[in-house]
Parts: sequence; structure tokens; C-alpha cells
Amino acid sequence: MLYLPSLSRPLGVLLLSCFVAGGFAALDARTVHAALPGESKEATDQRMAWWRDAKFGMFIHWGLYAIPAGEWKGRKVPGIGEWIMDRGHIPVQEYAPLQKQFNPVKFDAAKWVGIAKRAGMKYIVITSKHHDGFCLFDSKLTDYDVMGAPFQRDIMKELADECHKQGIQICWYHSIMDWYQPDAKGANFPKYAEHLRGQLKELLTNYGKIGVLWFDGEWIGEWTEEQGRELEKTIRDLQPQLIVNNRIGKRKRSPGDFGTPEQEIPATGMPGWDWETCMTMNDTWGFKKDDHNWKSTDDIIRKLVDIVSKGGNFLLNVGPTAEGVIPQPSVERLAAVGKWLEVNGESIYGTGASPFSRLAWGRCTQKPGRLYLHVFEWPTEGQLAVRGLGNSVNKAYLLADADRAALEVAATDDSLSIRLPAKAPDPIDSVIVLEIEGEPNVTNPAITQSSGNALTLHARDASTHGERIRYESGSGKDNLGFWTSPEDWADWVLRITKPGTFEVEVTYACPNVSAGSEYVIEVAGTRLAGKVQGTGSWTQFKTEKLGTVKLPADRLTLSVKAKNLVGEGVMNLQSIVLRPVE
Ligand code: FHN
Repeated sequence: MLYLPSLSRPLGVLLLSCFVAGGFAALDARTVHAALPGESKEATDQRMAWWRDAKFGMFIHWGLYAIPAGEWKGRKVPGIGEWIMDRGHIPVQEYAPLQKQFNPVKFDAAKWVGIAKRAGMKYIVITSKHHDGFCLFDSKLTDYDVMGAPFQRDIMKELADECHKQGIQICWYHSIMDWYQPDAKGANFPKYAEHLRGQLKELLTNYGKIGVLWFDGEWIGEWTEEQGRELEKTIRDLQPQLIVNNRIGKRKRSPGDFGTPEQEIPATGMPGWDWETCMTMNDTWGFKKDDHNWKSTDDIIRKLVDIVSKGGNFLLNVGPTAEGVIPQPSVERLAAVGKWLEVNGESIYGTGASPFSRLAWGRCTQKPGRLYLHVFEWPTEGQLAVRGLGNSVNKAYLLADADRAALEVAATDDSLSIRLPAKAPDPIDSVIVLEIEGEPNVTNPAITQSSGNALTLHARDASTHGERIRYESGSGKDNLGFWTSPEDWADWVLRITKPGTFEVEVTYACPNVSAGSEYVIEVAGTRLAGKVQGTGSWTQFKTEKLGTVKLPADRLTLSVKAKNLVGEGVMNLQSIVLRPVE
């Protein structure tokens, strides 16, 4: 009995567009990691250690959708390739026969694993079953699997064996949402949930040690946090060291070990918990023959560095063809990333997040006693400025320099100046190693006066204090956001060299429904009170004058604190400008 289309698919599409639009990812960004109930921090750290060190993995979306490859009955179907059944409004009884065409004669597990290894990827996450319900593994619980296709080989077994052989961690993606199984919607869902558990048992019993179970399709109404928690217990009984993503629940305060922002890099990472950005190399997860919009190698390397500098992992996708071939543009880019990692891998694998909130010329990663400065924009005048570092530097050298010849470092009051050769070792990202004493001691550099003596305190330069408030950017935002607790606040350090009286101008956004919160700006003993007005939305910014302050020649701290919280958030604060009064 084949499952006929149901409401869940259009609903799924609606939800997906929300996710892809970043709405969900933003929601995802607020997920707070909750350690496995009853597991000690030490045990969690031990279980997560390989994944935290790995930093870079290969996502593989492969299945029947690679056969139509974005086209159905001569018509191009918009959207991501693995959703063709939904976007193309293809009934299951028309789609499922693709199984009898699935014969990827060029599939070669050793070749795929070799591509991942040469790219410097440490784990592979492959779609054991995507939303269409087709299983790339030999399942005794359905005939809608690869053994029922002409290919008749257990692809997951071949890939898992090769990964174990070559020292790459094999991981399973598995979709909770299932457009094929008749019980996967409505009243019979508990029966499908039993089927789901059974297949996960197969995947965790027959293929050796599995690194990660990467759930997806959890947004369907039938799936609950509670079911996620129950399922987590079941699968951990099978493989206690297993790592699970937060989509086993509903991606909020869910069960699971790490957050999963998708197609985006959270502006300030996700401080205090594990997270992984997953991203396509073009615009589709599953293969589409007409999608040639490949990201450049530069872009991919800088995304990897940006993500790792913010404390995350990068899961980069490939979508193999129906014949079992990873597209050549993907192979070329991965090989180039691997070449860069051969020279600079020490600054990526096993590193921690940057101690700096922002660096104009690049990013930073760290290991005990070492800072790795990733210079994207090589300075033309031969000097690199590093502001706000309080540590003394024992040595600085280029990571690409096998001799580790010392670079000249000059310290001024709140910054370092590193003399660099005229030519960057790598045009995409050149890494400078700073050997420092002790833990990094970094303060946000003081904001200094412009030529007109004004000071611009931008959200991205603020120090934030509290659980939720953080800098966010993208999709019309460039502000302090998630200000959902009145206890959270922000401040800036100012260096006033030309004292005087300054007008205080505040630029913020706030939907009318959330307006009304009161706040106070304090600097040099003066307090200015403000009340948040509605500006129309979280991304419609308006500027208002709050009053004037007298500032002496000194290093000062300006703070902004909420007195109360009226709506969902205090405001999205973009900047505070101190403009000298003539
Ligand atoms: O609907 C899926 C989509 O097809 C793809 O698998 C991505 C990858 O993370 N996950 C879902 C959308 O969030």
C-alpha cells in the first residue's frame, strides 16, 4: 500500500522555507545545550572530544532524487533537489518506481572516502533515509531500500567499512518525516515510530561504531520533544558514545548534543555550547543537473575558518549523481581546501574559539599558549595591528614557514604591531602564530574619537553581559539582539582625548508590539533615561536623541542597561553615537 500525499508535505515545504529563510536557524541559534540527563560534564567532554577536535565533516545527500536531478516529465522543478517529490507535487505511486532505476554503477566507497580525507574532513554524515523514505541501507523492515533496487548492494555497509578502514568517522543522517510510510502521518504515527526505532536499531547494530546520528524532519506535528527524549535513550543504549544532533527534539531546548544552524554562520557563534553549521556547496543538497552555482574555494576556506573561530564545526555537503559520482566542481574545491589544511591544519583541528569579539583583517583561533591569527586581508604597509591583547608575546611566526623565523612584534598601549613580509604566504588566509604567556587576556579595544571628535559605539564592538544578549548580523540585522532578559546589558570602553559636551544619539529597532521598555545609558557619572518607541519591526532602525553628557579626557566605560522588559525583547540596538555639541 503506497502512501498518498498528505497535508504534511505542503506544511513541510512551508516550514522548510521558514528554516531556509533563517527564521528557524535564528530560533536554532537560541537553543541552549542541555547535557545528556545524568551524564557528568567530564563524561560529556570525553564523548564529544573527537567531534570537537574534528571541526570539518562531509555531508552527503544521496538517494532516488539524484535520478530526476531537478527535472520531472521534462519540466524543471524549483528548489532543493531532494525535495523534488514535494516541490514537483509527485504522488508516491509515481515517485517510488524510481527505485527500479537506482543503479549507481560508478559508486566507489574508497573513492568517496579518499575525497573526504584529502579534503581534511574527519567525519562523513550520509542520508541513510531522507524524507522520501528510500533507504540506502539493507533494511529488513521495508522493501523500499537499496536491496530492492537493481544495485542490490548495501551502500551504507560499503561506506561504513571503508570509513572504519581509512580512519574517518561514519555518521548517519536519518529523517523522522517520511513521505512513503503510510503510518508516518496522523493517528497511526505510533506504529511508524516503532518502525523508525527498528530501522535505527539496524543502523546502530549492523555497521560498527557510528559517530553521530544526525536527525532531521523533526518539525512534523506528530513528533514531540518527549518522543525525542525517549528515542535518545533507546539509541544511546545501543551505542553509549553516540553523539546526537538537536533535531532529535524540536531544536529548541531539546535533547541532543549540538545545535545545527543551516546555511548560515551565527554572527557570534553560540557561546557555551556545541554547534555545527551545515551548508551546501551550490544551492542544493541533493544533486540537480542544472545547479552550477558553486561557492568558490576562497569562500569555503574562509567559512571554515570563520565557523571554527566562533567555536563551531563545518558540515559541508556533496550531492552525488545517480551513477554514484561526486560532481567534479565539488571534488576540485575539496581538494583545494585539503591543500590549505595540509599547511594550516594546526590552526583548525582541536582549536578553541577566538578570544577577540572582532578582527577587521580576519579571524583568530587558539590552543593553550598559542593564538592563530588568520589574516584574510594582508596589510599593504607591512604591519598588522592586533588591538586589545593584554598578554606578552614570546614569539610570532608564519605557520607556513617551516623554519618558524621570528617576526618583529612592537607593543603599544593597547595594541601590538607585527611586521610582516610584503607577500602573504596564502592569498586566501595566511596564519600567524603568536606564542603567548598564560590564558588569552583580551579586552575590547577602546573606542576612540573620529577626526570630528565624535565617537561611534557600534553593536559589533560592544562587550555583552548576560545569558542571551549578543551581536547578530545578516537578514537586515547588524545589532545587539536576543535582548530578552532585562538583566542582560552591554558596554563599551571609550578613550576621550578631546573632552567636551556630547549629544547622545541611539539607533535601534523594535516592533510596535514590543515597544515601551525603559533603559538607561550611563557614562562619566551621568545617567540618561530612554523609553523604547515602536519602529515597525526588528529590522527597521530609527535614531533618537537622548540628551547630552560632559566627558573628561580619560578612559571611560559607557553602559546601556534595561530598567524593565515590556515585550519580547528590549530592542535591537545598532549603535550609540556621541556627537560633540558645538
Ligand atoms: O528538509 C531538509 C533538507 O532537505 C536538508 O536535508 C537539510 C539539511 O540540513 N535539512 C532539512 C531542512 O532543514
